[in-house]
Amino acid sequence: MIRGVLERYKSYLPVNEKTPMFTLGEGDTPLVRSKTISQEVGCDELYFKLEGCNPSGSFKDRGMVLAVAKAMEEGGESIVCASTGNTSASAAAYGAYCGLETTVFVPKNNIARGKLAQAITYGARIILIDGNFDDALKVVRELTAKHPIILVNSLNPYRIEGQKTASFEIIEDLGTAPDYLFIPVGNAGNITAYWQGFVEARNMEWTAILPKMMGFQAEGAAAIVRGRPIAKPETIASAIRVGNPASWDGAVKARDESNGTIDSVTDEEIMEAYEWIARKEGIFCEPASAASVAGLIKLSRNGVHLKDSKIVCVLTGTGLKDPDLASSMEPVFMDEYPPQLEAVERALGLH
Ligand code: AN7
Repeated sequence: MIRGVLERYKSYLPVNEKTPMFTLGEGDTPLVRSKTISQEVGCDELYFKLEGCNPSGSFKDRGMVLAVAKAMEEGGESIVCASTGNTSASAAAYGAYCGLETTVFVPKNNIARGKLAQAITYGARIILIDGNFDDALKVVRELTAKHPIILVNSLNPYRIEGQKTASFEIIEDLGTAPDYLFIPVGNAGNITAYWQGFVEARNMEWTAILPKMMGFQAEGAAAIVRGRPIAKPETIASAIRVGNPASWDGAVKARDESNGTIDSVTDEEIMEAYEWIARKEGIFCEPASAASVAGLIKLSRNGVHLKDSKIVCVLTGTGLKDPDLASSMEPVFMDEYPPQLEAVERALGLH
């Protein structure tokens, strides 16, 4: 029986006897050892943290379960978020489980189809914003300042508290924190949460070392790298198409305190990593998730010595989230044939 994030980590989370304890099966995600990319980048010990194995298909569920549990504890009846897609799917799932009125604000033209399908099917109210994620976040902040509706974006501190549990799991699996943690950066909540988790774990003496935090933004949405907000962010990785990250300060703190870096990767680098992860490792993640591995490949190409380091790349969401992009990949082989042995033998070069 999976215990879920609340039960498993209750001693380390802001829960009390009044907090409802429930789970949709979030957390306890696999840490899978790399078979081929590790050789490509010259690192002996590379792992992928498969956050796409969470119940709604992304890491957001770790924080959402706590944010929604606290909303229930406080007698809330209504939750809202702005989202590039995954937060909306997660809020819709936990909102449905708890019988809350759930409203999600998403950019009209930039949400992956799987994520919208989830919000629709879980029964959330969906506001399509004629603007980008940053515009949507601004309006939900105004809305929740004025009305008794609970904001479940990562500005909600319970989201960060829940998400930090991923660091605890990595330490449990490796017996130590890794030397490097590679992670995509969008609104910057997750890198903030991982760093908080690692620091807390070190203070509890679960690990002697802390990882260098290696955050990667998409080049067309690299506000932190550039040092200023981007008015019109663009990237194929719609999940991280964010121009003004809400947790900017948290990301900078994680970078600076860990001697890490926040850098950018191009859409081409993201797509190369996306294909490698699928075709060399058998793992189907969404394009935003591939930004972590794209960052690792970039570093290795720049000649950084990684051989003796333990490295974890966080794969934040499942590839099924973005079926349109996946279907646009060049197939190794795809053609149409009649259901006849001879025809398919000829096609496959079998005589
Ligand atoms: C797959 O759902 O911001 O840096 O509104 O969906 O914590 O924002 C999603 C972000 C990485 C970036 N990978 O995490 C949203 C949203 C995936 C994501 C990120 C997101 P943050």
